[in-house]
Amino acid sequence: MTQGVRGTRDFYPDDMRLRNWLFDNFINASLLHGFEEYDAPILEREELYTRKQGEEITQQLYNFQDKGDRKVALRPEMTPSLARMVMARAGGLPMPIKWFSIPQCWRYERTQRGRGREHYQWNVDIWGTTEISADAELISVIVTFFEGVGLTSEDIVIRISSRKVLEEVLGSLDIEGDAFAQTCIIVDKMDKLSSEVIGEQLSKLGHTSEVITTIQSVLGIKDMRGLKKSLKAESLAVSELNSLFDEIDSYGISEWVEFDASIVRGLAYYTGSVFEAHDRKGKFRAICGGGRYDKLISTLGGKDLPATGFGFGDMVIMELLAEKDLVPRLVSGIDDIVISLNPDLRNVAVRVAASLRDSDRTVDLVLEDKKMKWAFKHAERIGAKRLVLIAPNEWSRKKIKVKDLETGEESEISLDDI
Ligand code: 4JM
Repeated sequence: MTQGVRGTRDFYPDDMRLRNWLFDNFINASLLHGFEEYDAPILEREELYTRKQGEEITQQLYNFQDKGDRKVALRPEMTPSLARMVMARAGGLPMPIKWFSIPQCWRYERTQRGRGREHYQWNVDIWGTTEISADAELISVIVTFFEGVGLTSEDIVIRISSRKVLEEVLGSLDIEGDAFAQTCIIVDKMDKLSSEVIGEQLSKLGHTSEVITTIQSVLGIKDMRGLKKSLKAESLAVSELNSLFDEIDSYGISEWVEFDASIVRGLAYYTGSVFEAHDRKGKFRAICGGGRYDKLISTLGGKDLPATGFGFGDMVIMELLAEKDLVPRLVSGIDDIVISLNPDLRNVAVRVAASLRDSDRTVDLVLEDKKMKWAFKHAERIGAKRLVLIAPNEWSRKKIKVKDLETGEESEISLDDI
């Protein structure tokens, strides 16, 4: 009976303090850039996620039929819900939209490996503009978050490319549309699977060995000079990426980013810029990822609107922060512990606690008869600032004893001055 659902986590108060600290940093970075929070139901109609391509995210859908035989799914990602919300108000929303959310997202893997089935994923999106400045703004949001939690550009690199790089190369070989999207999904797994398996999957898609070699050589490009040499002079990929890196330079955050053609992302809907943040040592999976998805709405049966955004999970970042010793040691945030040292004075303690709370101090009122020794231990454990004692001796003179636990200073005050 103590076991929860497989792959789910409980958040005890110690965990919840940390989670809230992390979310506060997500929220701060978002609000500083003028984004507004939104939310959507965790449960969606399954068809919102039925896409043709063999994406991991749709293969691992946590879906089931409800009591009315409706096919539903716990959302594996937020973007389709966001697209649904934007579509439902198309025309009624002033553009561009800059929204963020921290949804819990779910997966159900067929291959059992004791892996998590839920996580929280900070989502930040801009809808309604094709401007590259929107993509640069997202990079700035991410950097602001990293700085907020104490990470530097020596710890982190944000690798950036564009789907248009591979699209231009494969387009000249008449590989377009669905075949292109599927190629991206396979290529995204390059750092997880062997080059043989990747080669096999690409040839199963119908690619010749020459095409596969071309793909591999393009994805090996790690700087803009090399890219410029490999693509046509009038390449849109090159000019958009140049603009993006220029904009990022204007923010003064160039040391956080680099071009890397191997970044394509594993979601079918990306159409332009794509990016991932990694720890520079390469110990962890991608910390976050995103990009431009200007054609998502038409795949859902609506009229397209340009959009760009990213998702940022709560797990890899906490592993990285632990490794860097950047996980804060948080305490409860209690100002005062109020305790009566005599059962007859409990009513006084209640009045004192109420009065302190009226003046906006957070108060932990001791609800049982406890000794001084217990109160000190308790105060230490929860990191309270003051101990407020209602003791018979002092109360006989209508005084309350206050011990400042930071300075050790003791004082006596009257009820009116509390
Ligand atoms: C998880 C949930 C949803 C997705 C990936 C992972 N798409 S739980 C770690």
